[in-house]
Amino acid sequence: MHERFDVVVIGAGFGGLHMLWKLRQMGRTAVALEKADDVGGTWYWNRYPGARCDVPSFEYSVPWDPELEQEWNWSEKYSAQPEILAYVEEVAKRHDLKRDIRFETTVTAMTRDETRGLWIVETDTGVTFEAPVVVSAAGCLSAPNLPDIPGIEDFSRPLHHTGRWPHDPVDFSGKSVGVIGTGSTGVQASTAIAAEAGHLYVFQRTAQYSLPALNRDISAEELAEQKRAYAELRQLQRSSFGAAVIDPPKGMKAFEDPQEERLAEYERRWNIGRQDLLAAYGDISTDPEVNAEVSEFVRGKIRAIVKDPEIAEKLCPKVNPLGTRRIIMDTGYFEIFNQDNVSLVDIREDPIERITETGVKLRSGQFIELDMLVIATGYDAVTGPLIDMNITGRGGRTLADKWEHGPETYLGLMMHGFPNLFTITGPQSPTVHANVIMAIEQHVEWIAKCLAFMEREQVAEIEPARQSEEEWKKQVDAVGSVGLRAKDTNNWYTGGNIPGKPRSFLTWQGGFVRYGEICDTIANEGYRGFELN
Ligand code: N01
Repeated sequence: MHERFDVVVIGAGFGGLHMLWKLRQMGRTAVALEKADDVGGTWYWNRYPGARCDVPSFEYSVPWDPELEQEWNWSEKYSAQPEILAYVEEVAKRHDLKRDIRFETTVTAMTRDETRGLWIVETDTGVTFEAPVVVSAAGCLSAPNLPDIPGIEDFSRPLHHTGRWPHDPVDFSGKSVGVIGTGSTGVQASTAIAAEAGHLYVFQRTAQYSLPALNRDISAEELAEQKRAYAELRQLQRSSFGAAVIDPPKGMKAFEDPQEERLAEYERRWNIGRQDLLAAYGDISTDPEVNAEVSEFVRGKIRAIVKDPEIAEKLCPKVNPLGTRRIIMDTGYFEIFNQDNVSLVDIREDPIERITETGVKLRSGQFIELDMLVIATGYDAVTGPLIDMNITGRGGRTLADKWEHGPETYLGLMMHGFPNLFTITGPQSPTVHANVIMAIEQHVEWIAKCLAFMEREQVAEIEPARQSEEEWKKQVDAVGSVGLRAKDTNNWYTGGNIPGKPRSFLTWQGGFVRYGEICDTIANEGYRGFELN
């Protein structure tokens, strides 16, 4: 069975919903294909205990529905997953978006029919969708990474990846639970599970920097004040480096201030409960000595929280400088290691040899019996969800082949050889280096403007010139190479978290505003660097 639309959108998370809404405003026929049985994307799948946004609620809400801003009452400074999912549901409901979404529909292949100028999108339901234009809003952290630990398939008791968490409640009470992974997800999950489990074993390969979220309820006065100030907030977000509200640096060079003042500034920012510490001075992410001082400040905090000095030392991050990986925001993570029912297992010192039917065996011979294993090992980020769709462009070339050595895109929005295929928060665009909701808005608006231009100028196909991709990669590499982050490549920003994945800068790190300006300039110059047919 074939169905034909002006545009096929892939995904029904924040990105897919925004694109669908925008296309309706433009009078285009569109359908969104969604793997899950409901809307929400990340917030649909990540139902693990403790899942919570690390961006303040007011900033993490859709800017394209000012009425909803006034009607929706966020309850906490940082919203938990159920509240965000309810919010996404409300967005879909009030705009009647679900009628154009096909749920439980996974894209199995997508091929450009060059003769007819169409994308042929095959799905696991047997229905094939055809459209001249496809917009992928498949997300950048949606392809779970199952670690290749020997024996993992032998574990005969419940095993859950945090990104594919069951819908039925998971009971931890009295159970021996292992959590593998200590990134943003593992930290959130472990903190919540520690409150319930008989015993929790946290398997840590790399200690991470985590700042206190200082989450709290939002008062009625604060809610009213925020509703009044939403327009200013959006303006601030749209004009800031990461589309986020952060105190500006106290100075551009930390060591121009006396030590006492610097430490007081770190302390003040630690107590804000946002990511402000990273921006205390303009050179924290570029000057190793300054960074070392702030990193040590965080280690001092960990040592002060964790009572057992040996465990505290293991929890102190030393492998990478502060800020080279996504900073974690926690709600009492380090405190759980003061509980009798929590053990830290340092698998850098004593690696996992294999997983057995009933637990984890370490290289030292120690065996830890587990009733349940929680896998918090992250994602095949940014490129994974796109490659998984088996996309074939012009001349029969697959995207997997094109990206054999890393992503090649123009602006992180389109690829040469794949006409009329747009990617929302795609590789080499800001993705999580900006508030994702704002990054989505910028992409949706750019794509909408491009589609309107194509209609006006009777352009049937748009794709970047090959040379434009090469030039964009140089720019992505140039901004990515500035500072300390470039020296830490063992994480998902570069593909270093997936064995065998080619390493390259998967994201644009030059700032949200600058990125938007580049995209707009190129559009305003008649889509410079694109081939129009
Ligand atoms: O994944 P990660 P995540 N054996 O890749 C470990 C966003 N997010 O799901 O550091 C043992 O960061 C790995 O160890 P190491 C946010 O952008 C946002 O936690 O590689 N361990 C690491 O500890 C974040 O950056 C929110 O040595 C293995 C962990 O698994 C992104 O999602 C909440 C291993 C993976 O950490 C991903 O975070 C949650 C192995 N074979 C997530 N392989 C918000 O609040 C990996 N690890 C919005």
